[in-house]
Amino acid sequence: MSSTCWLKGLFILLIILLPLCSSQVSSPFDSCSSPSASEARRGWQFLPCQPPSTNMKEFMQIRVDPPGITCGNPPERFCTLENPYLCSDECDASSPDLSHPPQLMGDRERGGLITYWQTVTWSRYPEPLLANITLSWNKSLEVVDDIIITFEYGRPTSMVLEKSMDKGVTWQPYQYYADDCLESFGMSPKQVSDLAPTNLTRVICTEKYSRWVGAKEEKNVVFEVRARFSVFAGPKLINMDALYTRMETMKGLRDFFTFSNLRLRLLRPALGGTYVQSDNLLKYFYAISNIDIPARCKCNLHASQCVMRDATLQCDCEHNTGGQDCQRCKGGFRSRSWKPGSYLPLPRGTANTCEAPVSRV
Ligand SMILES: *[C@@H]1O[C@H](CO)[C@@H](O)[C@H](O)[C@H]1NC(C)=O
Ligand SMILES: *[C@@H]1O[C@H](CO)[C@@H](O)[C@H](O)[C@H]1NC(C)=O
Ligand SMILES: *[C@@H]1O[C@H](CO)[C@@H](O)[C@H](O)[C@H]1NC(C)=O
Ligand SMILES: [Ca+2]
Repeated sequence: MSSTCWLKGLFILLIILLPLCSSQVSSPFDSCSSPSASEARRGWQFLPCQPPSTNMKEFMQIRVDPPGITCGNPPERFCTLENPYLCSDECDASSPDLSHPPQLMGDRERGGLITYWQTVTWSRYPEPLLANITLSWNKSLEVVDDIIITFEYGRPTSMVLEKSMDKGVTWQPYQYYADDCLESFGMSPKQVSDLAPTNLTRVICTEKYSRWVGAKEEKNVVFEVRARFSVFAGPKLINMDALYTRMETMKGLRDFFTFSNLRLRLLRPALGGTYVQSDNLLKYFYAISNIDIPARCKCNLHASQCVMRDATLQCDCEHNTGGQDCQRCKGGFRSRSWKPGSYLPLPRGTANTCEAPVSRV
């Protein structure tokens, strides 16, 4: 076996072996073909199919801005919000034990040791402490469960999650987060539970993940995917068929869950109270220990596997399709125009296979 083949095999295994949520409802769209049931047409029948979901943090490229935002160069002391006069912790980029580089947002933590990226402290107050984290996959993905960002030492009081669907060319807001939505963004606060089927794709500002509750109490900032799905699929996502139907029929719904890049714009750190104590700025900074992104490769229902090829995720296209997202017919199979597979009619959908012109010999 060649080493690239072996590597490909390894990634297929990785993607198969890492389904993120065991509670994820098993999908009927796991395989792209099945033995034909009909007596008249022996052979194989094509089915719409999609790759399993996985935690895409394993595959993300992380970039942080502005340059110099990561702490430790030069070494810096920091304090905690709960005990601001105990300032013994140090960040030092040159020491493996005391450095906090961006990769620690996506690593696999072992043995209960929490590892995290950390910024410089807010020593330039009242100038805002701003940081952008850009996560890139160079591949269209479809989010299938909640995106969870875990902050150590308190969650920001103001931040925006943005997404790009075109590999970073254009961006749009995905969700706003603030302890005061009106003050930060001029938006009235909403929750996903306020959303109805007609406005499910609305971009909201939520105050649920930004209020001060103590740095150790609640560390997560969530982009709620499960709750949005359940508007159609019901609690516990029992009725996935209803969701699949909406995905096909409701304009913009599938696109809402599709992205190729995500960006977190951190606009104001946790304050541990209502105002900034300017005589102790060493307790204000951002620290992120983990970002979970349960998603699958978008393959237009023409692939059941997604593999790493030339350092890029790539659909393993079937149904005579090709391209990174199976977005076109393979050469020699263009007797009719390309179409994505369809979940409809339920339960098994339509493959919309590309076909070769019938040859008359
Ligand atoms: C973050 O990204 C936005 C949008 O591109 C940009 O306007 C802003 O200046 C960036 N902020 C930092 C701190 O780099
Ligand atoms: C991104 O993906 C495209 C399509 O597969 C590929 O041609 C390109 O080289 C990739 N770019 C990077 C930076 O990996
Ligand atoms: C969505 O629509 C419902 C029902 O029409 C309405 O009550 C709710 O306020 C809307 N939510 C948003 C965020 O606009
Ligand atoms: Ca970590």
